[in-house]
Amino acid sequence: MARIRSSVFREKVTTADEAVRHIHAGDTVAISGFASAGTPKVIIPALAERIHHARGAGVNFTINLLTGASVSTETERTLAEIDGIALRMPYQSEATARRKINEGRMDYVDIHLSHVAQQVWEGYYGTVDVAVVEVAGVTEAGELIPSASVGNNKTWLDVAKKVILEVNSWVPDAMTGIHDIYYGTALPPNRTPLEITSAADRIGQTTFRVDPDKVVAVVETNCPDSASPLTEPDAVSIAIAGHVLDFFDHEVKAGRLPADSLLPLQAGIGNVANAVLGGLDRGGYRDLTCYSEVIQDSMLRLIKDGAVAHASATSLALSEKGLEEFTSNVDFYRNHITLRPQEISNHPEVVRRLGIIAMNGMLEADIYGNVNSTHVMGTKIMNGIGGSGDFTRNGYVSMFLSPSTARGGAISSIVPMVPHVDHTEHDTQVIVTEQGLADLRGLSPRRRARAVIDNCAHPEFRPLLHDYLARADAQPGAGHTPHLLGEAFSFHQRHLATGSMQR
Ligand code: 0RQ
Repeated sequence: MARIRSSVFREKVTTADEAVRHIHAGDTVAISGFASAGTPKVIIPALAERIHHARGAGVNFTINLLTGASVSTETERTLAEIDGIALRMPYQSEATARRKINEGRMDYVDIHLSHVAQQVWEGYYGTVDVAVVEVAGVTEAGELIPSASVGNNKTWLDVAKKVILEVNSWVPDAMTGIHDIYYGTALPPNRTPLEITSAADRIGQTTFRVDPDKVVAVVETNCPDSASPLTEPDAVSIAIAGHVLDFFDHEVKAGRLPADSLLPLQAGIGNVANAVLGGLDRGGYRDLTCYSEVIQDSMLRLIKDGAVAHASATSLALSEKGLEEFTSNVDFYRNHITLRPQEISNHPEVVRRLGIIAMNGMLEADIYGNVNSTHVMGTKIMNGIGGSGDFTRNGYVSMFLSPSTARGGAISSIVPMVPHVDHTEHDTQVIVTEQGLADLRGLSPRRRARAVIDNCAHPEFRPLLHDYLARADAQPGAGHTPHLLGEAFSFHQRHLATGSMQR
């Protein structure tokens, strides 16, 4: 009980099985967790058991599940496998949950991560019945020390009718103080400016507040966060990273980026992003900052080497090795990392003010620069938009990075028209594949199309794309952005019919 320093909370300590009795069929349950960090460890398995038993007794027990972003793979899978979730929001990345959503057996609402807290406050998701939040400890005064992710936990603790806490003593004590929890957000017309003018600025407090009367159970755990999978960068990721780094050099020479520090970086999750960040030490930068969503392994190395002075995010997303590095050196990293609520880490106002360099992954882009990040063949959800829109729309330079082909070369990630749009041509400024980089800033649609095809498309697909563009352009009245509407999805239709976009 050493981590629970308030007697009021100590009296509420119980088992996970007892705690989940407070969760009922039809409840909206908001849980902590962002990427692999900070997901409750024991309540969800106990809840799955409860749902299983209720089913055995003929009760149709489902919950609506709200989170920060994706939560641990086990959590997503356990609940999806038993059809325990009626509605899921806002981001997932696990195969079973994805299948249930695409089979129409789980409702899924895919929204910008910075919008989640405000939409819940605005009441779009009804009452939040129970919040289940992992914390590192409870102070004497009854405030909560956050764990390895912040996500929407502040909002969940504020809005939920009942709160269940998991106090996880695995979270290093030394993390205390790394968090910046801002209590000044309000709904319009009462909003005030966020006083963040650099990645390291702190505007809040280090702990969460909670009304102790709402806390119905406290469960003690000692469980490590699950690790984020990460493989060594492959040749394609390294090539993409190389083009991005050359682009930074070019922008510095052109006087559009500061030489030593560039501008604050945001990088999506995954191997390409990790390779880009990992390659930054090549550039001799010394005072880089990051204002991003997650901290991946490469960031720890950049901080240790002195290339990155400060990184702001809402969560850690570390591999096994990264977790070991972080937990063994928390005292050092605490001075170089700030973890904030996701409504602040992804806040459009701050992203615009700081001038973020936004780098996100995509499934496909069309020749004009519209980007599909979420729907395979226009219909099947992959993960969700996550924070990509928060950063892209408001960034100083907004980049999308992807291999030029997928599925062994059968799919081109450059297509005539995307069948689902997450980021419009107005938001996309730079597209990068292993083939090269297309800088679309200042270009009209026809020029954009040529740059995207010549610089980014795989050589196998370039003739098909040029042929499409030429014939679209040759039509009488081809317009500002030429298309052959009857053929715009021909790449996708061919893939659905034959398994390949190639002719
Ligand atoms: O499939 O896993 O079955 O092999 O998509 O593709 O190339 O490994 O790229 O891991 O960077 O993911 C858009 C999904 C890219 C990601 C997306 C298939 C491909 C593979 C993964 P397999 P890669 P990545 C802030 C930023 C939205 C959220 C976001 C994403 C799998 O970047 O979810 O940006 N973005 N958040 O084979 C069909 C195509 C395809 C394709 C790739 N055109 N058609 N399948 N694949 N291109 C962080 C957060 O918000 C947490």
